[in-house]
Amino acid sequence: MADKIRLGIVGYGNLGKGAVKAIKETPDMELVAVFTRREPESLTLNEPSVKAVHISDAINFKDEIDVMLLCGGSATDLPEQTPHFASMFNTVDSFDTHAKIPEFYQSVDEVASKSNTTAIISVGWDPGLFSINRVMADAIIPNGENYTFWGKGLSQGHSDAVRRVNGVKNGVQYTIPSEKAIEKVRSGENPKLETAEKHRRVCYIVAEEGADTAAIENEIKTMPNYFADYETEVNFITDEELQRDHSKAPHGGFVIRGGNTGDNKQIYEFSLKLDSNPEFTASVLVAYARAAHRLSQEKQYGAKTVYDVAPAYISPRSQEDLRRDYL
Ligand code: API
Repeated sequence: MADKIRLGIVGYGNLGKGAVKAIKETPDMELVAVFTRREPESLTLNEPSVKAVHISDAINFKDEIDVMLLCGGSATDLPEQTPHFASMFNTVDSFDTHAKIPEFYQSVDEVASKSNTTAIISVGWDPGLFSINRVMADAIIPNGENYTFWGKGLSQGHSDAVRRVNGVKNGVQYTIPSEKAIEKVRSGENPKLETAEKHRRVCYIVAEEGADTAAIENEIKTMPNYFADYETEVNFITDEELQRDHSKAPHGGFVIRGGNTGDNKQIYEFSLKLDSNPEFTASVLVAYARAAHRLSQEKQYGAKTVYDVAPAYISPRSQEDLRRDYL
């Protein structure tokens, strides 16, 4: 077998931990090191061959790592970390603030093109696999309408965003889809639906001692891109309740397009049911790390999205095998 693709992980939260597990499932990749802002000694990796390293020492690993998986959050980590790491490494990240993807792409593309690295941005299931399906459905059934429904599930992006609010010690956010809206869409009527008609957002927050809970609630409810356009509920709970009732992170949802070809109705649907959102998202990142490595070997540098990556690039199987077994 060819040499294994050598990976690094930046950030050891839910996504980073999922990435450690996902890499173990691949025959052609190996994890070299996990980079953290915390004291490296404080990480319990349970992997003797994997180094825990301070994030500021990453530059010393330029020749030891083929692709860096960036497992930080979109709210504040990735806008800084992706351009920074793309100046030294091929990268894959899961930047998921949809409204800011165009400017994020620009800033990463500038650095990666100059540095001869390949940076695949906004990878995961949404953005990611759902994005691919939105484009496929739209290209195939031009006369129709796309809809995306999430949940019920725990959004890592929104949970990360609420945890960054002043006075919040810990917290999670559930995305709740409207059954009424789903029914309308499945009937093939192609209704006009406002953002707030499709989903509600429910937060469970552990506040710091003495924090102003009214201020926290207000800051969450008015947060642009994440909550301002939705009906949002904020509940305050204790640490124990959070651990007891909200430690699992299921998620999922579906992309659906209803449309017509001539007089015939056609429904395109792609759905996911996930027991662990971060472990699944990390698995998508790892598959796309294979693509980042291959693209960089072909000198296809710069920022890329899932739209630029052909499916064969993410597969460990050869083109021949793919044609024989999967086509
Ligand atoms: C939501 C979705 C979740 C997308 C999945 C992923 C995440 O509102 O629940 O943050 O968990 N936007 N990007």
